[in-house]
Amino acid sequence: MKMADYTPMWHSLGLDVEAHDGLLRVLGDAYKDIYLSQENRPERMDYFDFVISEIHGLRIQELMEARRDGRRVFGSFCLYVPEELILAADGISVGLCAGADVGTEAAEKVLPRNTCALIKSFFGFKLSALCPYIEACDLVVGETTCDGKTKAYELFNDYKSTFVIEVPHMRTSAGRQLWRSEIERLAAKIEHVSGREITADGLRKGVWIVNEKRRALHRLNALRRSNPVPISGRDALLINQIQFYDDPVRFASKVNALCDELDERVQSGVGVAPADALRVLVSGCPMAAPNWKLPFIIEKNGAVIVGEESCVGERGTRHLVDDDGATVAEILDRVAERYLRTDCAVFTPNPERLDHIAEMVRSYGAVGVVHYALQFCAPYTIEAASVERALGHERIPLLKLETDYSAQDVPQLETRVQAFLEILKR
Ligand code: BJ8
Repeated sequence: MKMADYTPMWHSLGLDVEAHDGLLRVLGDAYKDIYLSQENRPERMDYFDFVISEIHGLRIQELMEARRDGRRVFGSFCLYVPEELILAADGISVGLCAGADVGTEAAEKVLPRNTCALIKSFFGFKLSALCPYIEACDLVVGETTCDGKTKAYELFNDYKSTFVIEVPHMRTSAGRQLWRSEIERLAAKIEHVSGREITADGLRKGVWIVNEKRRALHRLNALRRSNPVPISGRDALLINQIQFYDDPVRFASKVNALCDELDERVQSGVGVAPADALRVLVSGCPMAAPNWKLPFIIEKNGAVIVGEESCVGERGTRHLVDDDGATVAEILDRVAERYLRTDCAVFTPNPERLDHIAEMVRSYGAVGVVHYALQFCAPYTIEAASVERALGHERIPLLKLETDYSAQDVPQLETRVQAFLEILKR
């Protein structure tokens, strides 16, 4: 299908249209190699292929139309920003571009070189005028997770209005209190920006929509426990990435439709990889779209990824918000509780994450874990040692990798992955 001409829209958003065309060309080629070349893909991946082909086109058009209808768009880079609150004010939540090696030179004029690729990427996208989502949103919501993001948002606010919420780093009673009050402060800000009151009904609806989206992803994850596995890790990652862009109701229905097909595959023993393919779990930093480098390397070397212990994966979706709150205050309590359970490495101590990785290895039948950390990401590179220790106790093999968004280290990564897969085979 031929893409419509979105050039006037991109101009109106202030994008560098020429550079943006170049970016879409590069991504289109990468997508063909990494995704469309896969054999025996589920047919209903066609919807997700379509979303990707229109990710800077039709979806942005939808956002602009929603804005014309008076709805507001909120962008974020982190799981600690509750979509439920945004939906409660009839707003739209979008994840912002942060997964490509783009605008690095411009970003490094502002940020130190030894900043993680994700932070440099979102700066690069903004400074190079390449992310239509950043331009289409009314407010960016940042968070004090790692030091890099915390300080970067101060600077980012010079380019785009950014509201920062404070995420505690310990689940103490003081931390819980702080977080509950931050949820309230964010709700007030969303009300102010959107000009709409957040009511108990609105919150209930927001909770229901996001829970349904997560339930659909739980269903997808459960199907990946089968052997042979009915869908590749690359495709599952893609779906997890798309959840941050797509309309949540439409997304959930498309994931459920895909799961119906995967159910049939499982019934008839159809897999995307042979039943004896090595089953690997990936754990660590989030892989924002279009960061597909490592999954491609792992799977093109014959293994299959059966789960992601990641914010773009099960860390972000496993908990639901309890839907038994009646008043605004009660529902905000439930939202705050649910989000504080997210076991990001910025928390200390963080034993839930270590338990969860081992539990995922068992439940997905994985034979090894690839720990993926972005260079200069202190929380995940340091916590990798605790992961190693915890998995060592259970004799679960682990490969620790540090990388960035460039293609320079692909040969070294491939060599290390191949060596690890050889060990797993033995
Ligand atoms: S909840 S993982 S999305 S903070 S990679 S910017 S931690 S230096 S992305 Fe994250 Fe929220 Fe946690 Fe998830 Fe910093 Fe590390 Fe960079 Fe990171």
